[in-house]
Amino acid sequence: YPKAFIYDLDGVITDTAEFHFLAWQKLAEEINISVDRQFNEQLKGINRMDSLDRILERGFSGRIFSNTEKVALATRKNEYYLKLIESIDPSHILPGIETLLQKNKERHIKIALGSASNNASAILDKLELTSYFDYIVDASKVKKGKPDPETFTTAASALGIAPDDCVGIEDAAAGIESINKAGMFSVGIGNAQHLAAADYLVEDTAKLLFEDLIACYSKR
Ligand code: G16
Ligand code: MG
Repeated sequence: YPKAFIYDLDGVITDTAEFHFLAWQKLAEEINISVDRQFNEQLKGINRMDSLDRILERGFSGRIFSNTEKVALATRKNEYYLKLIESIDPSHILPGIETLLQKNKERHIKIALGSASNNASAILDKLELTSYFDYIVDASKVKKGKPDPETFTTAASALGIAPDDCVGIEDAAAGIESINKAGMFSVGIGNAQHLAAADYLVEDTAKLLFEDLIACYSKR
């Protein structure tokens, strides 16, 4: 068995990925930039400031924005996002995830969060999942966001577990790249078009079964 599972939050444990999309789309519309679902794939797993940079580059390629302007825009997006997540409760846990967390516990596999979000701990609390987690990596714990491996390596070293004994679960291309660079077994949730680099891929969390995942991990 692996010794630790490191879970991404948005798009794996709960579908806040959709709320991030809606909040960015609203902000972008206000400054006349179009953000569609296709472009949004490039924002998944990317931290707040890096996401804003990608959006501004799309709309105003080459134009320089002051840090004050950027912070104001990012803060506005976060306000929209916070409104959207107000009503999150345990019914928003994606299918199969709590079962997977329980199987981890039964087999004494450590559990960590590897999220790029500043709002990660608040969301885990709303979902009533905090007590499952042995360690939480959020935006405050890392210097370099995904696709850099730091999010996942920080979790593994805090748990005292070698990367080779870790499984990382992600819905974003940047996140799979981050897990692979960390030297861990990568599990992708989503479609092969975006997540071709994953060691193990399922369409959605309902198809993420502990036994199947372990069978594939053992053959790696
Ligand atoms: C998430 C989302 C990203 C978001 C980032 C920062 O990461 O996937 O779209 O930009 O967090 O979130 P916040 O603005 O709340 O700090 P993850 O790693 O949980 O998928
Ligand atoms: Mg994600």
